[in-house]
Amino acid sequence: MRKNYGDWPAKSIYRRTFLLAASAALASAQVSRADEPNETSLSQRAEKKGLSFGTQVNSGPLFSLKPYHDAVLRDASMIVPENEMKWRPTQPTERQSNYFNADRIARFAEDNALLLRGHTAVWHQNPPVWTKDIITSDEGQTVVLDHARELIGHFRGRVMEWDVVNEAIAPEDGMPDNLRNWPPYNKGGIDFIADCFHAAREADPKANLYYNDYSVYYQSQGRRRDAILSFLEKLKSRGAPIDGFGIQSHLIANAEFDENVYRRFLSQVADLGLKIRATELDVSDVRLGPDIDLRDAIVAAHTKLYLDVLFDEPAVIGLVTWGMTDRFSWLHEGWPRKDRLTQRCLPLDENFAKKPMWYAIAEAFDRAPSR
Ligand code: 9MR
Repeated sequence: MRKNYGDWPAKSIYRRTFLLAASAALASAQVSRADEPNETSLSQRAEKKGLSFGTQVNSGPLFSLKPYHDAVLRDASMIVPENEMKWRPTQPTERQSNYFNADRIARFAEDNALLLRGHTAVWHQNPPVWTKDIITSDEGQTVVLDHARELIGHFRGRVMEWDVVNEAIAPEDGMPDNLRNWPPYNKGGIDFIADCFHAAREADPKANLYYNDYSVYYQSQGRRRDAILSFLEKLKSRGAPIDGFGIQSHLIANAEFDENVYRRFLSQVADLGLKIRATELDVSDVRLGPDIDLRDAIVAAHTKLYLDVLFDEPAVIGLVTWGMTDRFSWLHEGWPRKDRLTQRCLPLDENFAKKPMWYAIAEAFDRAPSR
């Protein structure tokens, strides 16, 4: 199913930005670097600056494909399950939980001394089929809260950070406070979302609690930036125990990025006393032609542009990519290229070799001010 990223920037290519980025990117890509086996990993580069690097993992390949498993262990010090902790897979039948795959990932994190992010307790997109009528009834808020308590309680003490609520803001829906048009939000408003954070705090007092959302990076996304800022302010002023804002960072190579606008947004979030983590970085190449070197160079240049601004903000504590390798990305299904070529959206290629994007991340960590 195609995900609705409603207000991603319009499709026109910003020609001047494009040409500048492309020539700068090609120049840097020409210094092609051999894969050095002992090269410092992304998490080591991050940790030198007091930051952290993590990646999303999928239990399928993680436990069956050695090069994928090894790539995760080589670069990441934090993991987040792609789908395994979501409501639908963890409670496929009414009030009966199945944490088999999520538990395997949690054990993998512990066995390898990796930090674990939890994703996600409350999300309009993922309730199991059996909740369909309940969600719209008077019990809707209760069933969501019960689920959040049960899920977060199951992993009590093992998850460092939870995306308690995911993607609750949708200005285009025209609802009060810009909340998404979803029955539990329609009925309970921001107070209900504050209750979700209270439930999460009770279920695991040590976990850091995040609100996670997308599309706040580009020029055209001002309405979402304003809506999210005012939402975070209201949550804080109602005393919700929220520790951080997760900025998904599903980027688009060549979309127009104004660093001053983004800097200001990050500092406004920081002024609310919130930590910031980029939680789902990938860079779609849907707007680029088929040439692989050019695509890799422009994706890397875009990554650099974005991360340099992100890491300049002292409230930012780390980066998580939404996958490690182009072999596995939601973008292939969720936002396919017209020519059906595999998107080159992640740090490693389909055969797990480092791409210019890997180096762009590594070098952005190297340039980042120390925390
Ligand atoms: O990558 C995930 C994909 O495999 C799932 O089908 C989809 C629906 O559960 O979710 C994708 O991950 C999303 C994440 O949970 C929230 N932010 C957007 C991500 C990409 O759609």
